[in-house]
Amino acid sequence: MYRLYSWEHSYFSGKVRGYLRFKQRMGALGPGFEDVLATPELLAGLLARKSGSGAVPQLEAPDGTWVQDSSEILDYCEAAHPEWPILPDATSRPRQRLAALLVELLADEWLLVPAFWQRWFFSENDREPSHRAFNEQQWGAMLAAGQDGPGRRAAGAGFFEAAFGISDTRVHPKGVYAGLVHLGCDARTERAWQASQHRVLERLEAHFARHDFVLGGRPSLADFGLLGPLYAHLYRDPVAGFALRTFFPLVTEWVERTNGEGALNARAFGQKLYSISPDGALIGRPASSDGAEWLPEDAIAPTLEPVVAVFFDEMWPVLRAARDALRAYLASPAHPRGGELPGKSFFATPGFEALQTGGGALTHAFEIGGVASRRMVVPYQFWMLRRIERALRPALASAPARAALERWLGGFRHGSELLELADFLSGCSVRKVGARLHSK
Ligand SMILES: N[C@@H](CCC(=O)N[C@@H](CS)C(=O)NCC(=O)O)C(=O)O
Repeated sequence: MYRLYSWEHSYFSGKVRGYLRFKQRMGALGPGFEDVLATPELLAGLLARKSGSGAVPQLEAPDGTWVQDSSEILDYCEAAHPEWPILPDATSRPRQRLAALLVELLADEWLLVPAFWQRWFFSENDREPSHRAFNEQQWGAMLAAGQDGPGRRAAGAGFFEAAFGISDTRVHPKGVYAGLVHLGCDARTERAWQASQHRVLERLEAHFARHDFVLGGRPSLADFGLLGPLYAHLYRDPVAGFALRTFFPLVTEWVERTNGEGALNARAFGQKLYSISPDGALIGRPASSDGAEWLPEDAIAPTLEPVVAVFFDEMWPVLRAARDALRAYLASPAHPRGGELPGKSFFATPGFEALQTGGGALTHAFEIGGVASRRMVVPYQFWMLRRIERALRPALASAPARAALERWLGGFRHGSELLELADFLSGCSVRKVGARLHSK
């Protein structure tokens, strides 16, 4: 069996778990998987030893191969189990393929900021409403698994104080709170980040009114990517979860459908709806929209375009500024060729704080909702962009697929820059070994 090491309350674990459940449900995951709660003992004694990082999720394949990182886990399993693929074909469905990859990137590395903020803002002292107790309990369930309820809650509370300085965090940001500041989310910009999240949710609500999944009637990489922000942070955490259920009922239903558990009404993929024949027999039919398929002829639903537009309007300018800073840093004498780079997405990587905070070489100016601010460069995003560039190569090498991409990308601000991704990335190639990133 595969072993997934994860936490229920973790952003990237939700993405991988939903994916593995889908493959397993379709009979396309070989021996199946066991979901293992990654307790501190396992994090220190196993995960960190295998990959160089205690971050979750991590996957152990039946042959002992170890895979760290949600995108790599999906890529690894897709290569090992090509049935029921989650990434559309490069030459026959280039637009859907690119849309899926861009939505994954937006979900992983842009929505991370407002979803991360939701969890911790509503856990601050004296915040009303507050989901601090829920988070103490769910973190404690991992930190002190096996202890009684009060013991688990106390473990969560103690950890929040020791690691995050939760009681005076607005004044002295520490741990996750410092991470939000490193990512450019503070008292000046937090409303603009929330507005960005709201825009995505409103657009998704309109989309899921017509389609069960991002690309039509069958899940893809885009759906599992979106489960990152949407499951643990925006659906499970109670303050955000109340708002999601109240204002975005169709997105809520999609979370249940894509997570594949507690989804009877939401209709998990593969589930059937039944009618009764005249002679009283049950007749099953697929329960999903769009004939349970991605839309035909590589179509992108008109309701999906505005979601992809958030990537181009908001995230792409930030990636461009980050690229300039990273390229300048890698070309400077301050960085030895092949040297290590920061690897974390939620906060400045320990040991790299001087570079990634203040006015460090790995920070850059950016703007959100008209507010000017500064944030850290996340080199991991350049590893992800290279992965997209690689996935697009066969499409760009085929004249009809390239023409289809050109037409589609022409409809987005700076969209055509995606056709030149290899040039965009020149001078900032990142190599990933386990959890560690290095320049090339
Ligand atoms: N890029 C990684 C990010 C993994 C990550 O940041 N995981 C978080 C939980 S969702 C974590 O374990 N953070 C603790 C740490 O980085 O030490 C992925 O896609 O798996």
